[in-house]
Amino acid sequence: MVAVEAAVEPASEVVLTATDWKFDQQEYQIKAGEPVALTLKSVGGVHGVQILKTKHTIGNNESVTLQFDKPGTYDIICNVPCGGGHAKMKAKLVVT
Ligand SMILES: [Cu+2]
Repeated sequence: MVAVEAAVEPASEVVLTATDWKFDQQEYQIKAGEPVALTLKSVGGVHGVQILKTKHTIGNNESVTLQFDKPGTYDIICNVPCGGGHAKMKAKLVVT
């Protein structure tokens, strides 16, 4: 299992801000071995996040606390059909 949902207070928070049709950063960095709250904040349109190669998703304007066990890079996509630029809504989650 690469990441688990942690039922503890997160050590930090990373906010992914989404608009039509992009995330505010191409890359979001978090640390392995500590619980991080990943928050999806949509400021334009309705979006969702799927972290590929894991089972984890983040709902629109929701937060999920995850702990990754080791470093790696994961592709992030929008999982809500949000319109014309939907397929371009991609970013990376870099676990160091
Ligand atoms: Cu979308």
